Amino acid sequence: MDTATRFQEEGQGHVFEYWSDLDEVQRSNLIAQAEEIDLQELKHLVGTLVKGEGEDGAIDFSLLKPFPFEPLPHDEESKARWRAAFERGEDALRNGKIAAFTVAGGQGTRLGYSGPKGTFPVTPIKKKPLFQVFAEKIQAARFDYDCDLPWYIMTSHINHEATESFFRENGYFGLEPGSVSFFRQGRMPAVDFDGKIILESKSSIAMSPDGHGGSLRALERSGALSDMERKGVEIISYFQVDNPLVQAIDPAFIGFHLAAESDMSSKMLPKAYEKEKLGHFCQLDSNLVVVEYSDMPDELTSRRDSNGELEFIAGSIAIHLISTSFVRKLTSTDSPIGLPFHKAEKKIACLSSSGETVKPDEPNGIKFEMFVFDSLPFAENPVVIETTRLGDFSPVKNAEGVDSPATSEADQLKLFAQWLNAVGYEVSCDENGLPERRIEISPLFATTEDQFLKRFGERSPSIPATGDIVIE
Ligand code: UD2
Repeated sequence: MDTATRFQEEGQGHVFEYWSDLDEVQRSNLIAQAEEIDLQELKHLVGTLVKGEGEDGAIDFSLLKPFPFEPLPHDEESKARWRAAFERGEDALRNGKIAAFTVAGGQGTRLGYSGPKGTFPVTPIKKKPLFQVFAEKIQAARFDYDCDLPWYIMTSHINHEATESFFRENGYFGLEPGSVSFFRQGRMPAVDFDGKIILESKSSIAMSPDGHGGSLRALERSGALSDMERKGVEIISYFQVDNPLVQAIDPAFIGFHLAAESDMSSKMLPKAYEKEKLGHFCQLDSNLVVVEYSDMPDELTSRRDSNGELEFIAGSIAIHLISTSFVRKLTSTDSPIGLPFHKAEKKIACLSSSGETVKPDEPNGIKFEMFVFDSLPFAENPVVIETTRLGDFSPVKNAEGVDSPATSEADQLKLFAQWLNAVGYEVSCDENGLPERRIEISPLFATTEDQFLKRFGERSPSIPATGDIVIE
């Protein structure tokens, strides 16, 4: 059966309404797009998420409990545990078991920046782009552990070429070009509120990235997973493109993951305030689930224990370790597990009655996305460990206000001031820890305070008496 007939039979024949107006190139582009769509999957999503038929997969919130986590080291016993984990992680790195993985397929709409988000400049003085910050962290780990540590970057059809050319133009920021791989994530058609596929123009369907949860099937479909397996990689260090403070490679985290024989592990931060926009680590039956901030009932978000602490305090900052064997299991053709899709009502550029593409003022349709943390309930022995805000998290999401370039820069300055103060170089700071002088420390010099202490002693970098401090 040809593609147009299949669409006709599924009530989506309007996708080919303008066929006779299209030239050969437009026709083959439209067919190629249409063939990316799994009509059965779409039919199911329209039934469940758009029309509300059948199981909606809603959580019974009364059954949720906080998921236990490994707190930061605080006594001799926990310090020994963290030290052992660190050493175990270092061994895994030396043995080439780790790959870095950045999900960079998002559209960065909130930031109001048109290029791929990874090209956005973030550091306080040198204005290094996000991708360079990660590249230097990975390079540093390669030196420290004398390992290959391949880096995989998931892009989307919207930013793939721009991302690859950015790396080419910048000499891969000093990394071997062959050690960085790019692959596109999948995409999904947007539908209107009746479940009809939206046309963006006469010859194109409104398609958008299938969410960071699409990374698992994209790893498999692109061949990246097989490539990792060939290289002996067993653990994928997963992080988002928007977070310059992430410890892209964290030996202690790796050690805890290995010690528990975990399929997938995560880092948590105690929420800074009740409504902070982080997913919540919860236990449902015996499984780990992340309930997104927008889905969590207010009563649970703000519930406090007898000490006045938030009960659901553990916020997800989207940093995970995922075993390659787990990705293989989830994505094998006979796997009974498929990540659920979530719907988001959006303003979707569409074909107007006059044949032009227009951007509506109000939401006119639905996009479908998968979330990577929805794989956690299927993971054996998941581990959640605590981290610190300055040590791992200060994302750039919004143009202004919280999680913006300004807050992320301030956090980098605070972190670098802490490191300098730790080696005894006093930098005066205000009551929030923000230094009076601007400071930037390259990841190639140090990626953690412990490393900074060691390297500062070994290399005695020169620091000017006044003005900006740059340590490289
Ligand atoms: C995400 C988490 C939130 C919290 C927060 C921490 C979700 C739904 N929420 O919120 O719980 O952990 O991060 O910063 O994930 N991306 C793709 N492809 C896509 C969509 C997104 O690669 O199709 C990437 C995107 O480039 C970015 C990351 O995923 O690196 C996060 O995406 P987001 O900005 O949509 O997530 P956000 O901020 O709502």
